[in-house]
Amino acid sequence: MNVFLTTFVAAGAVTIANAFAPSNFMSKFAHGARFATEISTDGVVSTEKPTGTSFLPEETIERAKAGSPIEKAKLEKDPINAWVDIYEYARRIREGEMTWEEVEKADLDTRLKYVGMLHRNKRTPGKFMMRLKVPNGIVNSDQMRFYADCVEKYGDIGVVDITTRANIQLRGVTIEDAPDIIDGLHARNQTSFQSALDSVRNMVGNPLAGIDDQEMVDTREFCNALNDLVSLDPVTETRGNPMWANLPRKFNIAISGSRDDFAHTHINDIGLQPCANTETGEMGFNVVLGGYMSIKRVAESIDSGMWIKADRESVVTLCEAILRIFRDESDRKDRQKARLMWLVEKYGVNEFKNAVIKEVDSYNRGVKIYDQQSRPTDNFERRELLGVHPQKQTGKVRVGILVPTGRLSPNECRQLADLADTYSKGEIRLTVEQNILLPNVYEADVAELLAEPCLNGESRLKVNPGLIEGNVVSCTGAQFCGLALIETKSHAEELGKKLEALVTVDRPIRIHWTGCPNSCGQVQAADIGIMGGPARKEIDGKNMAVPGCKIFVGGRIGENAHLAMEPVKSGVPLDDEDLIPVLVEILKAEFGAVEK
Ligand code: SRM
Ligand code: SF4
Repeated sequence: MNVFLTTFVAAGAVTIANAFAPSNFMSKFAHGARFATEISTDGVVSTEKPTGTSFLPEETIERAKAGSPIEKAKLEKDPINAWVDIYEYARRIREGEMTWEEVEKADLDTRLKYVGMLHRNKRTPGKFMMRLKVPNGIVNSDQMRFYADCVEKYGDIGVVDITTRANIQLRGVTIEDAPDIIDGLHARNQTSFQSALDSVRNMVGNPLAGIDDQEMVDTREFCNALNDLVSLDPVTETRGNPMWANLPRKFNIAISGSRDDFAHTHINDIGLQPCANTETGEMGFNVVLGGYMSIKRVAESIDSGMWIKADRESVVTLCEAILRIFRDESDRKDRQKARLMWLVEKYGVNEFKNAVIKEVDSYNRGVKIYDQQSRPTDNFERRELLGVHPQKQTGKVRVGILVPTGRLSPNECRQLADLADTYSKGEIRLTVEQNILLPNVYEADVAELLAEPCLNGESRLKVNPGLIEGNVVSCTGAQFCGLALIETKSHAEELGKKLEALVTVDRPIRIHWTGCPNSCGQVQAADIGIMGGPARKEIDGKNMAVPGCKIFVGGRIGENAHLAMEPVKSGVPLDDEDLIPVLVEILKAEFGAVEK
């Protein structure tokens, strides 16, 4: 059978949400889509299917035409069909008709990102990172084993990473293998489509959804509904939604389910913070906007003045309205200025709120935007995710397990899958701290779980790590990322253990590493943030350039979140002899650490 038809059918055969059916879309091709004839290969699939560009107003297309090279690449050949390309490239490479080097450059560098395939050209040419979408960070043991099976053949570079958006990335992937992996993901109700470049990124929710007595809103339904909104075609119900396929830039949404704000709403373009309506007591969300981190600018979210009810229609409609305005009106020329915060500032917060209300009203769905509600003020102590903790369900506990820097070998993936099958009915939850959590473990089974060999001895996976080594987060860094100024994950894991051995602290100290100022490792939100940067050092009497870092101190998460905007130190060499004394001093001075 023709490969396109097969994959088209396979891609459409299953729905995208993990636990919920796809949303019943009210707005099938709202916002004036123009239809175009697409995909006609071997005379098999020829359909009137809109592209990402079909949804853009003329004015936006004109700005895109004069926009950045990426805008031009998107206009030239719409990336919504990159999945078709990758199946064709894979077939031709497998059949010896071409090599990966012959893939069109704009596909390699840009368009294939829409399928979640990011070429690691600088570090491992010909090998890709495949980024998935894992709404609310929930996976199962079958998926975990599948990840292991996919990457194992790639040897040392065949690893699985848990990301700072509670997501999964597979490493070492080749173009010729991609279709089988994509089909395998789709068969397991997951996808890699629209996970990178100018897409709405992984929906971050509450890792304790449904199992926590302090929960205010169960975020799972909302994460799944929003995931459907952005990556499920509402007409064909195939994966990939053209309506949101030509955004001006990446877009992050996080939904918090409790006052802990485990989702980090303050560093997302849209953050939904649970809060009861002060008049009616009804549960809903205050909407915060514009949080982001980048080389050019780091911004904390600001209050939008809006509150919505915690129902599916309100959440989806609000996000759809903001996305529509963002898609059509944001900057298309300067990618550094194309994040939501710049657009909100251009409008002014009140005017932006009015524009959102007008947009929501125009959909005629009966959704109302209310004024922002007062946040709770009584004392609240943010909880921990690692370790064994009670659940709202009597007799059951959640068990948080450290995965150092989120990096998992195929063997470790299988160990976690086995643990999940034995203790948590196959369910595994990912956290933005790049760790995992087993929900619904019977109290009676905890002793047996804690004694499992894969959580003890030399194993990297731990339930009760030290307060420093257990709270290390790290971006990808130079092993795979071409933008990195330094290697991060290996340093981060080692240094966490070394500091643990040197000092005693009385609370978790969150040390985050990031290889460059893009801050994927969110250093500004950390207690101590280490960002790759230049440094110099005397070596054999010569002043040499060496790998170094800037150090940020004092970021806060949770209800009183705060970003540390400026580094307290710069140009610190990464060598233990230089970095460790500086960090020990900071730990003593700022966090009450005592040297052992
Ligand atoms: Fe990121 C670009 C990795 C979370 C801000 N990020 C990249 C690229 C794609 C650059 C590249 O092509 O190599 C990195 C891929 C490296 C690789 O091989 O893994 C990359 N970002 C990551 C991940 C994997 C870090 C991690 O180890 O966990 C995270 C994947 C999240 C996901 O599952 O989707 C990741 N990136 C973040 C975050 C944190 C967050 O979302 O909470 C941020 C800051 C928040 C934000 O976006 O505002 C972040 N990444 C960036 C930026 C700066 C964005 C900007 O507006 O300029 C870039 C550069 C860009 O987009 O041009 C970037
Ligand atoms: Fe790469 Fe920089 Fe992001 Fe680290 S912070 S993953 S080095 S882009």
